[in-house]
Amino acid sequence: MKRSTDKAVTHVLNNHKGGKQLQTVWDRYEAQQPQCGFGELGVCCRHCMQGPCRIDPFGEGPDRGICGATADTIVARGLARAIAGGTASHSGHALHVAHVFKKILAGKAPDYAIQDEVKLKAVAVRSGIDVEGRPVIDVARELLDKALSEFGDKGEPLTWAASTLPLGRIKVCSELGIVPTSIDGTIAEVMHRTTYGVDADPINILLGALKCAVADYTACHIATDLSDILFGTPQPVVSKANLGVLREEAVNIALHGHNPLLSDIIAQVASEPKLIAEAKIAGATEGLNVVGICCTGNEVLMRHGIPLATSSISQEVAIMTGVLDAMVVDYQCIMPAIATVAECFHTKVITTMAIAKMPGAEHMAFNEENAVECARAIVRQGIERFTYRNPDKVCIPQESSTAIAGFSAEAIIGALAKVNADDPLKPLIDNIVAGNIRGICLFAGCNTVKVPQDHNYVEMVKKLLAENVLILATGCASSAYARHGFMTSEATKEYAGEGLTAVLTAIGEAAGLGGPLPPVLHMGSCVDNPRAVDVAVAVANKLGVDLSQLPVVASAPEAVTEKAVAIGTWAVVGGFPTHLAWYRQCWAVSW
Ligand code: BF8
Ligand code: SF4
Repeated sequence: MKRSTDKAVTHVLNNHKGGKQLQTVWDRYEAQQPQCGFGELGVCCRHCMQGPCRIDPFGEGPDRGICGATADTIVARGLARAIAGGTASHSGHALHVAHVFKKILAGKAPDYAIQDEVKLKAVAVRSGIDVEGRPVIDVARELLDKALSEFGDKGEPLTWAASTLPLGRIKVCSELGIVPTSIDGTIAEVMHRTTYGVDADPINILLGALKCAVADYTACHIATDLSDILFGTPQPVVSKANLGVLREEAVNIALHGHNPLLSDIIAQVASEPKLIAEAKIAGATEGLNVVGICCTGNEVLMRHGIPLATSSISQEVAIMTGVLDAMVVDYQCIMPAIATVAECFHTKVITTMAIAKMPGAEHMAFNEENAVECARAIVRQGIERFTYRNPDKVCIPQESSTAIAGFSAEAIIGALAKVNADDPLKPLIDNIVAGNIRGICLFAGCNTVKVPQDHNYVEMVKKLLAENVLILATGCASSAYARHGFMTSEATKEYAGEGLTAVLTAIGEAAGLGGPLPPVLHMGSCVDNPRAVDVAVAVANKLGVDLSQLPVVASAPEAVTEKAVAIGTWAVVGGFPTHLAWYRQCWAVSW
């Protein structure tokens, strides 16, 4: 099977100098064939030590597990636990930002600061906090307390969900009994009800899973809001994407993972003249070149214009270029295989988080109380590693595309305000009503080894754009579109239908881009998916309708992780017809 539709990735896979013993995710996938059919269908259970139990999907063998669980119960429990796993990841991410926020307000993390007071006040007002005449620090403290209370036993609906979703959705959630009152409590509840001998009613289990997905939405929204307050709300920025952004004459350092707490500081120190001079003394005539991978790459692309090297499925391929001097990781979507691939090259893999270490990698604990010094030490490891580079192993592909990123909800509304300052949403709504924009599709999620990388994204988007559907993208979906050149004005001219082209041209020219807006708007990382909801909610509230009545859909056509399952599930709760491709099956669901 073809491995990737990305020419840069394909070039490196075919021409790398890592040796024949080098294995990638695609080799390991082939070695796993045939994969277990019971597992693919989700009808295997090992929730207790009497198992594993398997249900025969052909009706010829057991139709119940040893405890009597049916296939429906087993599948529902497995899905619920996947959603709980994804929610735990987003909860951990959001709580980490909140804890650092707390240190900042206590004066214990001097390298961070509140960079976006406008966003702070906007989130505070939305959360019911009085801001008039109050010092910023007081507002920040009250907002932080509110955020932290969402994780524990709050005993009332979560503020971030209740204050950002429209009434119609809140009513649906209330009627179904899926209003969470604690992020972490809801995760624990799913783990409880899916353990041996608790909830056996598949519908009831799935309702618990939906409640957990609402908790996931809440955690994602908190992570986005607090990150914007600390690092700035993204605005449109022009950069590059794909492996061609790596440079032979520079020290190349890849930031990989998810949380901007680490990557934003490294992005900042990498422009320090002293460190650049050290890189040049080491022989890198072009100094330092920091690039991003996965969602942390999206974070620093959106806020700093740092080029995006590649996405999750091709993370090993970045090392196989032979010019990556350090790969610095925090947590989530980091394959343990990168340390093994790095053995074939000079690349140093550096783990930084206590909960995410890796055999074969060097661990450099990142301490937010001393963030800049930690970041400098990490960058110096990259500089030192550069001196071990083997010129015979260099294999940098040519490909890189221009990518306009940074479309936060605020940036989109800001661009629309250039067309109609008094009523920014009017141009969007008018064009939807007139049929110039036939709908909006949010693409989210990963790249899976089970289809050629990016194939589903590219084929689907070409058809949707031709049908005048505006595209929003996050996570590895946004990486796919950035690498394939869909985030440029030229892409609008090439792929968008007549009506959509006219709208994007009018907005782009009014916003001073000198051409159309890109047809695919990069809205950030996976935790940033609520940015898309914020835009949809603003439109729904203005029209006085529910989200389910808008022509907005969501798709994760190459999903991999439990996080993608959690996000896809809250998109369903949000009323968006949602497509999630998983284990070679496609589920299309709506509420
Ligand atoms: O959170 S899209 S592979 S990198 S899970 Fe991971 Fe999937 Fe990529 Fe970001 Ni999201
Ligand atoms: Fe089997 Fe039931 Fe135990 Fe699952 S919980 S492994 S179905 S006995």
